[in-house]
Amino acid sequence: MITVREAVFSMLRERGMTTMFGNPGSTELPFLADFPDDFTYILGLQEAVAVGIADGFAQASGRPALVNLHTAPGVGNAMGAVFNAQANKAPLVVTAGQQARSLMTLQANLTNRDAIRMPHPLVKWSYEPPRAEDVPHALARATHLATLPPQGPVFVSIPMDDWAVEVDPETMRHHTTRSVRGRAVADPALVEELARALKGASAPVLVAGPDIDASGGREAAVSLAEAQRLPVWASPAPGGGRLGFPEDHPLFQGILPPAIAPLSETLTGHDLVLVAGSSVFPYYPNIPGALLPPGTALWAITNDPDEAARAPMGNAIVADVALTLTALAERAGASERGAPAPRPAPEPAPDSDPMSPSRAMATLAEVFPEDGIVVLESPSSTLALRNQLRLRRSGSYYFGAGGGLGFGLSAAIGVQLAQPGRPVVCVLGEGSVQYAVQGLWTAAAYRVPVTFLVVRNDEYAILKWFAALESVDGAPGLDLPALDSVAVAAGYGVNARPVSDVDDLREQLRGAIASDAPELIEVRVAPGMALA
Ligand SMILES: Cc1ncc(C[n+]2csc(CCOP(=O)(O)OP(=O)(O)O)c2C)c(N)n1
Repeated sequence: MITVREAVFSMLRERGMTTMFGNPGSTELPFLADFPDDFTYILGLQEAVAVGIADGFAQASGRPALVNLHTAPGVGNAMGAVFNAQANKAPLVVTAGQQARSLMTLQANLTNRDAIRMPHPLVKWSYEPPRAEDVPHALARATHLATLPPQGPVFVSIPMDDWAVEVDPETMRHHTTRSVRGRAVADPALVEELARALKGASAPVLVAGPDIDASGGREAAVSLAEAQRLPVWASPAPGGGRLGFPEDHPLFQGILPPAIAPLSETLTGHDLVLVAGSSVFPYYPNIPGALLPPGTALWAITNDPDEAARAPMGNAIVADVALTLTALAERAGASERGAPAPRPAPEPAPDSDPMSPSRAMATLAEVFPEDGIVVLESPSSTLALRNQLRLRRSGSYYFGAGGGLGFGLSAAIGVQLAQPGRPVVCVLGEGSVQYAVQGLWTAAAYRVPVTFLVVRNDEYAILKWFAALESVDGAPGLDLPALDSVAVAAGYGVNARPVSDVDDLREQLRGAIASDAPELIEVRVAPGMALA
């Protein structure tokens, strides 16, 4: 016989899930007992941070990640990060300890009284196994569900006395060694129909979404766009957690605006819009208008049935994005259409004191390494970064698609752990730092060499911009005077310094990116939103 604990660790080992993330309590200690040498436990000092690190790790490694939280309050703390993981389609197996079975009915301290209901509606599946013997099967099932498309977080609650229970090794082997995979190929008749529509269109356009990158479809997207001479727009920034197309490619036009009216205006002149790997569309804020220009048709390719069903217009094919783009490129062949004019090079950002956010992003672009990765959560400089720094390689950009702050700082640590050979630069607003600030300790303690570039403007700049858009005057709570990220970082053990001069910023960034320890640079910028 073997224990539940042994069966679960051997399943995790077999699936390559040997790095786990968590914040422990008494209800989790039996799981962590005699922690095997070939596993790594990454401690987050708050549960949202543990989940955010796991989110970045899962996305950047392409593998599911296990998170272990502390019963009800731990799950409660983690909910914002689980929301983000759902929006990012990150395959997370979130587990939480539970009171011993014999004490659950009388609701002893630490009982999660309705563990299954608690993480809804943010998870694909939520479960508490009826018997201890069912824990390995439940975790195997959870892992399959997290990784089947559309990927996303799942939840399993595990009573603390289950781990030592003995189970039959042969039954466990059956439960835990199955492979369950599913990249659906699109119906060839549908691909043919779309290929005909594309060939027959006079001015088609491609909208490239994050799931092109997640599905490994970048080359297929480039081949299709080049053969069909398609201008390419990135899906709107708020929902674009990854880059579906190289941003320095001559066919690349820029980022679609996220609100209904300007988005549809941007697509004017195109008779066919092909959206790949994005919802239609991650709209925000509410600027009503026509959904599409008159006479324009839309087709979407998505691996997510809900994304397909909830779109307000157009046709959709539900299948793996990379496989479908490859099949479509084969069917559509080459076109003689004229290629669109390339996107202009970024305007040089002029000098000013304090420097503009655009100047800070242009300086980052000057020193950014070819194989670098950006994790971005600096709301008022998002467009400036995407304009100044034109990222080309796949897996080079991660952004919290759900919009919940706290993703950036924590995910950057997970991305760096998953991609130790590539330098990670995490660009954060000083307000955004505070939603996952405890992650700085994890970066220091495990020596995860992320460069944190904190954009300091002493305010919630994006919210002031929204206030003007919404005609809101006199809203309180939009200024952040005296928030000293350098002092905070030092308290967590991260090397940190302020800069206010462009030459200094360039030198500090070079040094930080080359360093094998985490480094934080706080750059002083002018207040306000940067639009390019
Ligand atoms: C969890 C969470 N709470 C609150 C918000 C609302 N929010 C959006 S942007 C923002 C301000 C961010 O400030 P900062 O990081 O300094 O960036 P800036 O706007 O100055 O660029 C806030 C509070 C959010 N998106 N997520």
